[in-house]
Amino acid sequence: MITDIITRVQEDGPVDVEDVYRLMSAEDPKDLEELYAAARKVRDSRFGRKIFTYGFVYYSTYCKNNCTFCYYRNSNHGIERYRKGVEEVVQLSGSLKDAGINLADLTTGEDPKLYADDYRMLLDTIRAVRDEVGISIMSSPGALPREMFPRIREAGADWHACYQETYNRDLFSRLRLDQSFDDRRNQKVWAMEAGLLAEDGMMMGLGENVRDRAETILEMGNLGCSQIRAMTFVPQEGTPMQDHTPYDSTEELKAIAVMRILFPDRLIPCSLDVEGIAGLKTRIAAGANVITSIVPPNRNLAGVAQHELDIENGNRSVEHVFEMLEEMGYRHATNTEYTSFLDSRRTAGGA
Ligand code: SAM
Ligand code: MD0
Ligand code: SF4
Repeated sequence: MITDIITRVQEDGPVDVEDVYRLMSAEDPKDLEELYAAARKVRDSRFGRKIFTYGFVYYSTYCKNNCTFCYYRNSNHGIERYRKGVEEVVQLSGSLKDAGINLADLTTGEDPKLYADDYRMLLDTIRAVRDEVGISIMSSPGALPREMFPRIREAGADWHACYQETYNRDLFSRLRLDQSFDDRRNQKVWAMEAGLLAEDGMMMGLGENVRDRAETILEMGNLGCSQIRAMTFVPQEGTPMQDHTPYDSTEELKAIAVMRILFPDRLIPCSLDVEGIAGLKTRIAAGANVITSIVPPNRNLAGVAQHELDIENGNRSVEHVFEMLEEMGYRHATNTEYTSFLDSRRTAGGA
């Protein structure tokens, strides 16, 4: 029975991969509802009715890498790309802050122009947002060399986000072509050493099996990341995986709930980048406590998995997201609540 497993993993002591495997194997609708209800209970008792909110600023869609799942992979020639300068990123981050969003997620492909001249543009952008806006900052620039982490922290980033996608090494090598598994895993470790908070993430529906999912959830949590996520793979035109049959969101929802139950004090995103605004309610109901990938319309900004869905029609706008949260009986967290959460994680040793 799933009730017994939920109770067991909530008791003190190390959780073994077998239990996570059994939770991730749940399929009966009654079991799934029980899993989500347990996750909601854990989230509500830790965080109350408040949900954190992140704006997404994908400021360069140029990338030297060739991840097989990604629309912006280098070999996807002929697609539209853009790179935004420091002033525009400052302006976008400022409008997110004014609208009551807790954090600006400054995301890029591994863009050689941003990395040039000793990472000048990357560091300048973070520093300018810190100095001129003063919103909390997540930096998601891909994999960096170890010596960069103290410099990213010094420039003003609170977080380094870099997702392993899977802890199955063989699958990783088929997805993130010519990239080092260990280097990518170490991104999280090096970030925490430098006083940053770290985010790790997994993708669902890339060819992994249930055991891979269970192992990945445990690895991500045990590494000590303060934010952990799951996102369903969305096939992208012009990529080697364009004809892959997409999953529905069930595996992602299960992963959100299991992460919440196993790691009650972490931030777990509900990303609007998978199903657009239609995916908000189910993810919050599965135990997520931060809404990511809020994108303002009319700014010529793209998402990652859904580069257009719900952006220009305003459905991923701040106002619309806040309204939907209230309808569900939740509220968006204030910046004071968010920064005190960050402080509490930092004094916990970055773990
Ligand atoms: N370039 C940086 C990197 O790879 O770490 C940061 C941006 S990258 C586009 C952010 C994440 O988006 C990836 O790590 C992956 O988890 C997710 N992603 C990319 N393409 C996706 C897709 N087609 N479907 C779902 N998630 C995707
Ligand atoms: C999201 N599209 O939150 C963003 C992205 C990068 N730090 C996050 C995957 O869904
Ligand atoms: Fe580049 Fe990131 Fe896309 Fe990989 S996932 S191709 S690193 S933008």
